[in-house]
Amino acid sequence: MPHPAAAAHEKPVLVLNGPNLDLLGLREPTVYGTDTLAGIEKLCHDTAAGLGLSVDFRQSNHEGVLIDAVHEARTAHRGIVINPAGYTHTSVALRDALAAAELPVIEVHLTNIHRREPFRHHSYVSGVADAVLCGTGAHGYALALTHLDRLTHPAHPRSPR
Ligand code: DHK
Repeated sequence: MPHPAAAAHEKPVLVLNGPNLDLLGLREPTVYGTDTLAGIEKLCHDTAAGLGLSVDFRQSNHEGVLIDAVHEARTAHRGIVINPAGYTHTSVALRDALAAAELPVIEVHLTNIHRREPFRHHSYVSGVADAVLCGTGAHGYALALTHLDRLTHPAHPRSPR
């Protein structure tokens, strides 16, 4: 029987992207930059490969689809990196799904949401995330994967929620 940590290590990390992130590169480039979602996906796969991990990279514009993916992650994934995009500021349901997942969760935003409009300052997700990265652009995804690897490594137990 494989060691539990080894079994967890074989599961991919779910990298979940919320609404409008499919338009990255075209969408308000002065705010979100010129990186495309395809470029961020490649960055995630490359970063994961360097850590000995794999990534299941997804994007949806639909809240229920994102919630279903989080439910799936309960058993199928090692942890979750999520950019909830606009749902960050609106979705109690997505927050509840993440809390129920009982997995490490890293919240990522390309922009520094605290330097933007006041309605972006509150995140429903942050209260159930192990860590939050914002304002680091696409690099935040690489940082999130690196931190998720640390959190799920036996020598680095995850921080208390
Ligand atoms: C992306 C969005 O689409 C916005 O709704 C959030 C986030 C910020 C980002 O910075 O990645 O407010």
